[in-house]
Amino acid sequence: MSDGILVIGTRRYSSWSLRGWLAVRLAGLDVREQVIPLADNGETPAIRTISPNGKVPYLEHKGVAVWESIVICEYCAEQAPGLWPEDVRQRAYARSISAEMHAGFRAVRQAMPMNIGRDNRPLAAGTTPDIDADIARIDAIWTEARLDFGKDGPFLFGATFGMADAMFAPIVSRFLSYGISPSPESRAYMAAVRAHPLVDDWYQKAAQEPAEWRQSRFEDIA
Ligand SMILES: N[C@@H](CCC(=O)N[C@@H](CS)C(=O)NCC(=O)O)C(=O)O
Repeated sequence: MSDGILVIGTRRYSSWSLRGWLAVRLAGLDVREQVIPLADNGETPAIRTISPNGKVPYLEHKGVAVWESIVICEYCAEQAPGLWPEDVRQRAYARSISAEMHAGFRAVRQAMPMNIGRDNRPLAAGTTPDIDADIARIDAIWTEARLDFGKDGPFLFGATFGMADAMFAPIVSRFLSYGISPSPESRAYMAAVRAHPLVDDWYQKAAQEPAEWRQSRFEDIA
């Protein structure tokens, strides 16, 4: 018997679910998964009956309830130390950029919703100054982390794909699917995240989801 349950939404679209799922899998928690297809109005009744904030991801582990992706990351890092950097300065940076991700980048998130099935197609209408500002800030974060802390490997803090990488993985997906091309350093980082076995597993499972789960609000973005 498993230690609990992780509830997530449609893998193709649910960027917050991807963050929570990566955290849980990186920590190696033994929880079963329940995938709930997202409703097209963003208010899925089945999620509201399970999760205190009416959203996914939602984790129950050994009787402990955890929601909000950033807190699921913190909980998982308590279970498996090493998913935040050991060095205090790096750890502060990793937590700061993860919180910045959790709270911000609304322009990118709204204009370019995650769609695992969309392949490198820029927005037909182009980007706005708000979107460009978000992209520039994300590019600066990735470039700075890679150059200052990431010398030992391909991820933000080196060889280990950690919590900060989990928080930014859906942004990598967006940049890849909406043809965003940041600095060479960031592009190399994006390739490494996409190639990570857990991220690839998510993509493969997303590709197997029923076509009926698809939604025009995400698929019809020109
Ligand atoms: N701040 C929350 C955001 C979670 C969120 O907005 N999840 C979306 C799916 S990506 C959701 O559950 N929406 C409700 C719905 O679609 O019914 C977190 O970090 O976990």
